[in-house]
Amino acid sequence: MVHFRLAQKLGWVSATLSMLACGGSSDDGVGPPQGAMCVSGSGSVQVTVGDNFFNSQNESVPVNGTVTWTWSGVMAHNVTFTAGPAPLPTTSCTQSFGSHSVTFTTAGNYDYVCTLHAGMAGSVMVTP
Ligand SMILES: [Cu+2]
Repeated sequence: MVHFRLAQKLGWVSATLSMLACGGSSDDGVGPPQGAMCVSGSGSVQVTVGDNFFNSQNESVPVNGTVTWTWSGVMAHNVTFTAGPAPLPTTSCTQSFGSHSVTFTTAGNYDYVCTLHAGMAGSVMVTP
């Protein structure tokens, strides 16, 4: 099917452009979150970044737990924290694939959104 192959190519091009746009800042803005690089497996949670949703939207981890957002859709999204104990965690790139991890060292409730899509939001409860 010609149309199907074309759609596939367009999807690839779009993903590549997104990556280049993101890489322009040399990507060093996404540094390791404050300290704690060694985290026990029990404190790790995975969140899927789809086209236009986070799954699951509401997660909970203990202090020093890590949440990893993994992009699975075709469109570009970001993870931008809007509320929580200061300083707020690092914002991800606006990207259409790849992942972003945050290790939470302070207990509290964190809210985040994708700034590109209204209603695309989630939260992480960090328990003491
Ligand atoms: Cu989005």
